[in-house]
Amino acid sequence: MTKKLEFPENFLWGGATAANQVEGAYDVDGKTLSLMEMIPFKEIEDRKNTSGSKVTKQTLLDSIDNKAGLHFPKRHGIDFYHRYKEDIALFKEAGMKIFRMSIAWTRIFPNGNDKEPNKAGLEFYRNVFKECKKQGLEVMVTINHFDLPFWILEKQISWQSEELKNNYLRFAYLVIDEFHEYVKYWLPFNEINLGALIATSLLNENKNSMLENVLASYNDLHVQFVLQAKVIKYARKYKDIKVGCMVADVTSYSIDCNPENVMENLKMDQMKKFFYYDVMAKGEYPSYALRMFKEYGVKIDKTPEDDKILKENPIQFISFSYYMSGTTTKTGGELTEANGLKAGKNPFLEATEWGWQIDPIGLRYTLNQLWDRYHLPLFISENGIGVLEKLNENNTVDDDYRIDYLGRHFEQMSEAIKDGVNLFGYTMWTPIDVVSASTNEMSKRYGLIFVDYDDYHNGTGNRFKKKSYNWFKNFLETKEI
Ligand code: P53
Repeated sequence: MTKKLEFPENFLWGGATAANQVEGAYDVDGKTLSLMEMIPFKEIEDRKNTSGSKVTKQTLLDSIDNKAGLHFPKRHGIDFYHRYKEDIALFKEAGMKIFRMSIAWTRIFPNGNDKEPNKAGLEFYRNVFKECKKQGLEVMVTINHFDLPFWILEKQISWQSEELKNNYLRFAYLVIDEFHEYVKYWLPFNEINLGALIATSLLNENKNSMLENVLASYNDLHVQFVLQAKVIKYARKYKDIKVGCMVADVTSYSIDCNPENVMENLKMDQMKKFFYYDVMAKGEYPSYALRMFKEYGVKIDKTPEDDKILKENPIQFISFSYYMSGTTTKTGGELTEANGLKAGKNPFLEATEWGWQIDPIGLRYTLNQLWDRYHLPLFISENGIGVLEKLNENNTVDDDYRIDYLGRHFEQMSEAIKDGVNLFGYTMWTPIDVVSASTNEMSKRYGLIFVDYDDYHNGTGNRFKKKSYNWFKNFLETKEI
């Protein structure tokens, strides 16, 4: 039985990627390494517990001369750098209206303090944007998608150093000036609730527990909040562009109706989710966060000038990634993997091989929560399912589970729109297989399009449509699931 869903005519359907997971060509045309390209591939022993593979600063430094001969998947990606025309044509053919991608900082300012931006880097992105325009695709750009430049290691600096802040702003302002005609939607940071934490954890050797890392990362995060607000302020000079946030949504339910657990879940919602949106949308630190900081001895190094910038420059739309949901208990119950985030298990939900609990209704719940609280236009900038897949004898993949996953999420989005939520677009993670952000696997595949590379970058790199590609194309024409 098919069901017809309702979506506004101008709804922006599309796909999302990130430079360090697709481009490859890591040393071509003047590019230097980003930290993500310095993390070696490690065979995964237990997919339900991937947080064991700890990367240290030494791992990153060792990757420069790579005496151990290790493989670095993000240096190769899926060679989007050379094959972007073919890929964009496939997105267009599927009926997509928007493409979300990121710009590699290390292509534009390879050494950070370069006198001039790297022309070849700018030209590459200009060509990609021109191609999108030619194919009728809007573009959403993430200015920084986890890929910090290698020179922050050499210089031993973090987000709190003036040098990194100034370099980021120079990079952000430049790409906005260069590309505002092509790019209507801008996200200064990918998953801002994780980006600062990832940077702090990579660069901070002394902290070992997740809690210690989180507490240590709030000052880096504060810097990102302020930098983002400055980007919003700067971008106002171009009337047609919009700057939004990107948060990894961590939807969580109380495990039961025990008030102790319900209260614990409220705290979880506050600190793991609303805190970020509250600062970025309302322009000030919420009272529950101030209490938590006091109790844990966190001191945010902020100036009255920072407060003013945050207050005067709220985000213009909200974007978030949504893959799964978790549960909370006060005493701590059974946990499931979620890229190291460790969410509580939910007996009503099925999980993927990586322990991500599939929850379409949680998406409607989240959309309603965010709309009610902020009344800002919403955009789902990532959503999808990673699965181990192989091409079959017909050179395709019969990925009915992905069709099911997407269809059930679309159904809940349509319900949320009926609830009155202002949801204006959706970019799937991913239209095409890419290297995994967390595990570096090529074999954790999210795409509608299969890419013939394995975890060691063996293969032709050729693209093949999966069953879900044709299903999605048909969905965009008929809105039927
Ligand atoms: P991979 C944590 C939790 C949810 C999503 O993830 C996350 C993370 C951070 O690791 O990341 C986003 O490839 C991220 C993408 C990433 C995608 O989710 O680890 O923005 O770059 O590829 C899926 O399975």
